[in-house]
Amino acid sequence: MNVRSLSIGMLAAVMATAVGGAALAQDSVGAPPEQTHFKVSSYKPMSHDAATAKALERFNDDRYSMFIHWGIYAQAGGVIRGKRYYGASEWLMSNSKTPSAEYLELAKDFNPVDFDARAWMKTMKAAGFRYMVITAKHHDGFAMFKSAASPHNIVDGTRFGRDPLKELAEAAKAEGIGLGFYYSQYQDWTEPNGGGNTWEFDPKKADFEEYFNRKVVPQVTELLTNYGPVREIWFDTPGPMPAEYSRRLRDLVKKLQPGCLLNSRIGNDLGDYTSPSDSEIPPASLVQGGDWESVFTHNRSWGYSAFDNDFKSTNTLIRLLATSASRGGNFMLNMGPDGRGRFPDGAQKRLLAVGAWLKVNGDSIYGTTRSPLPQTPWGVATQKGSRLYLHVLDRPADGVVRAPGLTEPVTKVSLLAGGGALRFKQDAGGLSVTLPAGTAPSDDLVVVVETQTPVAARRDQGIVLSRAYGRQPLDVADATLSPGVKLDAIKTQLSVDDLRKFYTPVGLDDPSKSVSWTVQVEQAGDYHIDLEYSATKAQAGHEGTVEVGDQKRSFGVIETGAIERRKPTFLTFQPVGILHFDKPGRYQVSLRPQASGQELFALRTLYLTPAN
Ligand code: JFZ
Repeated sequence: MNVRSLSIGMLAAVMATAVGGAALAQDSVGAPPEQTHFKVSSYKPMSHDAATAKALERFNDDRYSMFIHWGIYAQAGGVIRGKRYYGASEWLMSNSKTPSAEYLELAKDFNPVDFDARAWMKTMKAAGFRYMVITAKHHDGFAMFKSAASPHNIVDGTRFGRDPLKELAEAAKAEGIGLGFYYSQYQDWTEPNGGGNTWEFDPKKADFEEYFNRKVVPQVTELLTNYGPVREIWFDTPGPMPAEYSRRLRDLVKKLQPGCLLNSRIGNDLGDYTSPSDSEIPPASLVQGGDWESVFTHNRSWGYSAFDNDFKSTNTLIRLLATSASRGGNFMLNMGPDGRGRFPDGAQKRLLAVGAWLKVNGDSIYGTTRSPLPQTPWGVATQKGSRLYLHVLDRPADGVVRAPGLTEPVTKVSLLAGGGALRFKQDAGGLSVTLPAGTAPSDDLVVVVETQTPVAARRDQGIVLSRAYGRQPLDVADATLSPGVKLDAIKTQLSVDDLRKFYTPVGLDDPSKSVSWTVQVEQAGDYHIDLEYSATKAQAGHEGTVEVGDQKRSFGVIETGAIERRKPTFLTFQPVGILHFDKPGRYQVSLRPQASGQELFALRTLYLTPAN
């Protein structure tokens, strides 16, 4: 499975579109309801104060963390009044338009007697997580900790009567796992003055300032005062919250714990690091050395869902982790414990399998920096000083893994999992490593390349194309765009609970404008071209060309349908023709419209597949 196609988000967040009310002419994530194109997030380095910079160093060393969505919604498990709600179970109250008083009844039955903080921490430790972030308060407003600011908290509002965050803070300290809290600062559906509950309260009458002062400020203060050192506060869905509130939250957190990190969902560009969209690893070319943390959930819901057992395989999880690390970011994997406080078995066994892989291969993840290499068909790389780790996620048909252009003298090549030195060849063209015959197929075979001097960055030397693989993607996000063409992100609904994000060029409306990729062709030969795009009725019949040198292959655009928010975008996969590469080396592949005045289409990817 390709990491690029993993984009499991959820319906709920984009569905939660407010109707009427000027302040709410945006959804929970802060976008107007009909918006389909979004600004591309920045992954550039920022400047930080000393305490934040120090905390970010540890953050980047950690690389792998656990996200936990746990609240009274776990008691319902996605079912209310006998009806199942697919997708994100923590959105049950909103999806079912349940009034506060009825929803809060769930608290009466919530009694997670199997909750065992020490056992959770032992599992996390065995799974290889370095820190964890748990929902202290999600959009339903119910606090999972003792709070003087609201009676809707687990200690005062359930017969369970214990404070799980207190127990987790102690157990985390004992096991050496970092502690972080998720806090929904804007949406609070059981508060008339909070954001998001449009089925019960009138947003025009909401006094957000009152809510913010009475609940948010005191609760964030409690979280940063009563539980020891907190690694990060993970704010979420700022919606239309004015900058003043993000600023006040930031100042409050930094005053109480200067080393506590803030994610970008604090809103208004006031975070310390970037949270990409849910279930997104930023494209390699967008990452420019800034700090970020991807969040994915293990199945299709963040909170516990009684009928969702679609857990990502161990192999997929390792790919996501290695890919995040190779782009210099963290991977935070979510799981929703059930109403008794247990991790679902389907999640637990796969987390432990990733942990077993990390026991052997952890050196290639923890404490690494992003790959110095361009896109390669066999997988991704990470780096630690003069050690380069090649994560062979897909085995080459000829058993040879190549790193073109790697010219720093290599002293040794071996498998991280052990065994003798591997055979390698190094010349002006780069490094080739022969994988040992008969190695059992594994999730991610890590090859360690030791060099005399650290391998220097050569990310822009071109996407490597190899005949030892099938279809190889040239994504728009990794292209060079000519002047007048800009990159946009499109968020669209792939299925009921699958929010998909892809990048597309905007302004491709004249033959002088183009999208182009540098490729490094390993062996001479023919390659088939296919285009993956979406096009409206008005775009049908437009013509474009794909060019390499004086080879020009033209194509006509077909209609796939308009891109609409809350609906799947259909992307066609259209064959175009064959390109021939005479000899190994570097080439420029470009795509441009043939006529001016009209946007060609919404392109996602150009694929090249070896042809015979
Ligand atoms: C939010 C929450 O609404 C959801 O319940 C969960 O906690 C998740 C981690 O975060 O949902 C979002 C937030 C942002 C985007 C999508 C869903 N986004 O930027 O595309």
